[in-house]
Amino acid sequence: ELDRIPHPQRRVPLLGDVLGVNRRTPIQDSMRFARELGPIFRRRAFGKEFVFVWGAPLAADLADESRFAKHVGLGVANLRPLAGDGLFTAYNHEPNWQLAHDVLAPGFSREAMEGYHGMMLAVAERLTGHWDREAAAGRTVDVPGDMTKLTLETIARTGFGHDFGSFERDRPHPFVSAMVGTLTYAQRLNSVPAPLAPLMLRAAARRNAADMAHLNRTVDDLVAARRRSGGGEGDLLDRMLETAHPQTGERLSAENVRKQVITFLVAGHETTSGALSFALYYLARHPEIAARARAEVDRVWGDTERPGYDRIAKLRYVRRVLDESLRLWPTAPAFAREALQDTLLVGDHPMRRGAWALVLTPMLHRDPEVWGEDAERFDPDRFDAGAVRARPPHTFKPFGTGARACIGRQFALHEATLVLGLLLRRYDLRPDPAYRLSVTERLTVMPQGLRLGLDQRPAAA
Ligand code: MNH
Repeated sequence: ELDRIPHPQRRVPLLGDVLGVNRRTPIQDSMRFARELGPIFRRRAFGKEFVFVWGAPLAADLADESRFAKHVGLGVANLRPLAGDGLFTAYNHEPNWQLAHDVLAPGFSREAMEGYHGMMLAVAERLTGHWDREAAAGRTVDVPGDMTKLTLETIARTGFGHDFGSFERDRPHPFVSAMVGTLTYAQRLNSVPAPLAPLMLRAAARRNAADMAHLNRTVDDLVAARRRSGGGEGDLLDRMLETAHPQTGERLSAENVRKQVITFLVAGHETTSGALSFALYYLARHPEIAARARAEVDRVWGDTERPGYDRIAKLRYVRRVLDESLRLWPTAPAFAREALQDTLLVGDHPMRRGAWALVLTPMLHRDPEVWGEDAERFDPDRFDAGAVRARPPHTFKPFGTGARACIGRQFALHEATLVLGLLLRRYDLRPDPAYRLSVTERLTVMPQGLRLGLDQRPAAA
């Protein structure tokens, strides 16, 4: 059935499509192949064949939950040794998925978000405290580094009542270094033939084991501290430890709690950090868009020092800036879908039950049929209510799709909109004219080496 799906012309026997590819940038290589080969294509590596999809009608068909579901494969599957049957890496059939989903979903309700708001604001003020000092000293700031400090502290504080002290450190917290190590390793495993991995990646595997041990130890300490102190204020960790399933009365096992804590500490900050970093990149590059966003913040917030929960969703244009950044660089840049039965994709491509394909989101988000010939241009007005209504469904998927879509979507959007609002109000962003966008990949994507200059604006009256 694969015959009619295009693939790169120059194939190397045994190795497959390795010419001109870089194992550090699988997503950007796939984007290049997508532009050459069209809306559905395949890549072969070491005897295995992967189908990529990005044309809007194909991606919309894969979103049909009656015929397709999440596939746990490639990068996601490589995280199983760390995250096991935690929410993100669980197979659809594993009972702990539904159990944890039902127990944790109330932790992402509107009321829960309202409860997190004050803590999110307090963490954001640690960031502005740091940036005020850098601005006063005339230094540029390390955007991805500082966004990672912010988002790690936010999920740690709101979800687990924990403080990593990131802003008191010059270098990344060891938790972050270990996490980046395991994400990079999980990505690298895809670029070597499985049987040879133990040999080719021996040193990397040893480092990875140490990284995983560090992550597990951090989590075990955190859980032990909570058990000793006997309960937080109804945060995610309390839910994990104490809440029984509303129907079955079942609870998460200690082993599963460990997997969930790791899952939320990692999934809860790495992608939001990237989203904020790309948004700041585009804002710095487009002063007219930054000015429009800042005018909105000034109008909606007035001279309020500490905006309340309901002042965040009112930043409609700031939110569009974020959406437009996630369109061009969705920071979890692919997700996989598998057939629940033998079926035809868009009536055209036969798929057997269990067969799967990767949706290449950055290209879905640039399909000219949907986004126009200027799809590469940064333009938040694409997310005007009218423009959104006019677009076909399932064409904007930064948070995945269906039952296994992101549980943290509202959390991320609230946090990121709040932070962009605070930063726009407080600073003029000065780009480095010599900087060219360079995207690093570690399953997620992140603008590498992005630094900005800051001019502090006069404080609100
Ligand atoms: Mn998140 C699943 C993207 C922020 C926790 N997330 C997913 C998926 C995508 C995604 C895509 C689906 C992956 C797949 O189909 O294999 N997530 C994002 C992006 C951001 C984000 C782009 C920020 C921007 N995610 C967050 C935050 C949290 C979180 C914040 C937690 C606080 N995400 C999850 C969890 C899952 C998930 C947990 C798995 C949900 C499930 O399968 O039930």
